[in-house]
Amino acid sequence: MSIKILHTADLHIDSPFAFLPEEKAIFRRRRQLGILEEIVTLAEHHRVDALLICGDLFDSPNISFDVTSSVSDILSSTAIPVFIAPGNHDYFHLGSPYNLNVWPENVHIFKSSAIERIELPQMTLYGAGFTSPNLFRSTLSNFSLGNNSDTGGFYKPSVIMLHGELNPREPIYHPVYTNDIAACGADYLALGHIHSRTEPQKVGNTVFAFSGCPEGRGFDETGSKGMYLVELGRGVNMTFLPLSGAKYYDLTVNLTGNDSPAKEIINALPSQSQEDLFRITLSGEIEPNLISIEEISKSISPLVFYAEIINRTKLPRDIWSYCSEDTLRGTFLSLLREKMDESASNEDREIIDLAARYGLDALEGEEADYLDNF
Ligand SMILES: [Mn+2]
Repeated sequence: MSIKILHTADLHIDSPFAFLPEEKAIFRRRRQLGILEEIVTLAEHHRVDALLICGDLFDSPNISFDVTSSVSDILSSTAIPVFIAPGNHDYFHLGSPYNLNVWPENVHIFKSSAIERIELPQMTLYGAGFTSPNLFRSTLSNFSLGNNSDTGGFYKPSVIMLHGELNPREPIYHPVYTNDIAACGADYLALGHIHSRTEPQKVGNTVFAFSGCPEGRGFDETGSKGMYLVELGRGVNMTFLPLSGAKYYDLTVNLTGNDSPAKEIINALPSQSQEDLFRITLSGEIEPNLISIEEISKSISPLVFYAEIINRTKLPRDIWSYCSEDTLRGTFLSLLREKMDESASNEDREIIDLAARYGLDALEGEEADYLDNF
């Protein structure tokens, strides 16, 4: 007999997306509801026993009635029990969306920062939520599972869901300490707050993980996002389920020696990027008249949802004139100069010229962005 749960967190519904033009921000906010729909669809598909939303379902503690009812409508479209532990962004308070009379019967909200215990047919679930923007003390310290009710001889797993930080230096957003996890005795601890997913870890008898956010919201949240399907039976079995949300990319394109930047940039884009958001930093040495940000934007705009282009290119320079210097730079360049003089083909000479420019960037403390290509 095994039970299945879906573990997600940090949807941050109704985020402002302030870096986007208003109509694109509106589109992204609507798509956040689409991600929640996808989560519910997957919960149905995998026939899970519970859907756990470990905090920051909403981006702020005050959410409009319309958005709140859209979310409650989506969650009422399933009979699967849904559990919500409010986080630091959407902490429970009197004016909270969680205090509105819109939530369907299958949704349970943890309205206290003290751990509450819920007895379900297949498992015992424990959870706590934020009731203010900060939670300084650890709810897991001195926590014990207590006696399981009569399970009729069947194994009944225990699961805890929390929003918090793992072993923080300063306990501001609900500290969760590894030694408390090791002592808690639960089979699984579902965590929210950290937006990049962590691999499952085990301390004591407890497996724990952060699911990460189901969709990025900025260029510091790149890559594929999703949630965890957790099967509890003999041991804990975790599967990462990717979701179809927009992806964020933070790319650098080196334009040294290039005479058609737009083409080079298009080549750097992954295929099928119409839904995705890009920050593209142009680097390298190129004549300024070869770069028109307007033209580049025009040629990539049909291929992406949004792109911002940062021009960090520099004027081409005669780097070989530094060869005679009695410095590390001079030595580095004279060594390459020798190689260049020895090489027969133009191609080799071009590669050495590029190597010299990249090396020089590194020596001069520039970011070694060209390494991204390897
Ligand atoms: Mn948070």
